Amino acid sequence: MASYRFERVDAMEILDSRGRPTLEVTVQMTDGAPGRAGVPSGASTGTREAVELRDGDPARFRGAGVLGAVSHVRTELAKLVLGRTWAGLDELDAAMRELDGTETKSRLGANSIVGVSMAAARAMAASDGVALYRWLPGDGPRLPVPHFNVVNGGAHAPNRLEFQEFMLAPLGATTFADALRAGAEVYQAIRARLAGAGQPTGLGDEGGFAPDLATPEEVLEVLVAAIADAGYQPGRDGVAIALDPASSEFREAGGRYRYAQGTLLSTDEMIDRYAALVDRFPIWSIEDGLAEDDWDGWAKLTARIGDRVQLVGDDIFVTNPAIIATAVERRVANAALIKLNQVGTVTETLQAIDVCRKAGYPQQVSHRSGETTDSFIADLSVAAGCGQIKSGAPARGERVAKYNRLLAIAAEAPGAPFGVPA
Ligand code: 2PG
Ligand code: MG
Repeated sequence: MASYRFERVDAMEILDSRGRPTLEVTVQMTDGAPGRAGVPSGASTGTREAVELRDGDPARFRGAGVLGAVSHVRTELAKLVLGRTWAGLDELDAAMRELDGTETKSRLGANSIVGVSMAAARAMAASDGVALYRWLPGDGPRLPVPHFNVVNGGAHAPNRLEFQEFMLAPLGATTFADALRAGAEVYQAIRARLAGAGQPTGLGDEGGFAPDLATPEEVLEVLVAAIADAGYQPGRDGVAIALDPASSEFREAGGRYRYAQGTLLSTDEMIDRYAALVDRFPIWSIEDGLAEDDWDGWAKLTARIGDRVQLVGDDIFVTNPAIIATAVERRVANAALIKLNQVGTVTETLQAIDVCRKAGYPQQVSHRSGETTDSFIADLSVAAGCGQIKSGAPARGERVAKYNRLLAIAAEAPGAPFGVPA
């Protein structure tokens, strides 16, 4: 049986890609194996996510400092981790949950706990002499289809678009490297189109453009044209489109959704809009089309277009195995987004993936809008074998770190299949 012993656990406050503080956790095992993790952080967060601990001291980073979380890693969590020998990561993660003692990790902070969990996983893999993507359990190794967020709106950009993410999914590519090239070429074609139309080419938080457009239809027209400009076929045989409206963010009190600059739509009207968008554009996946508390609406949406498009639960599921299990029973969504820091340990993230797999819900591993150059999710997506990842635009260091790691894995594991499993 494996046994792991740590001799050092440390943390410091670093910056994420938005210039906000986050944690870097470093660990070392007694055999010298190192582990390091940069903790991601979201902007459009689900209300049931595990709790990210911030200092709230207005004198530092306008309250967003994480010195309290850093201190929890260096004291209580370090004492726990260093105090005994571990049979595996699941044992360590369970002990951290117990030490925290809350349902939502609000005492020690999900940011502290997930940082230790990720760094420990890396160190354990290193100690076993195995790459992380081979060490983590799952159906892999399989290279995922990247979902490139090329136009940003919502909470990720200061423009008028309510929809948060417009993504390119090169489903027709046959290798990860070809998919990456397609994403990068279309990204450049979008820039050329926007510049040609006198649009700003500044970027949002995830590296996508933030044009001054008002409606999803206008953006989708640009994307379809740019896909063709770059020499690809718009659609599932070439480059398809995925949306993350992140609609909890534009749901008004009273339950209506603010669509395209001002029209207030009921849930049924939103569903009609999605059906119309899917009729008109090569959309293959829609995440968070409805709000996290609109469960009846989600069931209707799933019944209406779930046979034609992937419907991904993010804010509504928050990578929580129990919530996903309930959703499966209620036929809500037909796929799940997977984010480590939403649930707060690697082990629970793997459990969420497992619940999905058993229910036949595809999984898409995801970054957060606030990222570091940590590429843990690249390895996780390959290990899970889920065949899908989203990590923002094919631009900006913290986004590209994940895609470049996937290139390295593809080179190292030339026999690994690519794409969404059939
Ligand atoms: C999302 C994410 C990542 P955030 O909604 O899917 O793209 O955004 O990290 O801001 O929650
Ligand atoms: Mg989302």
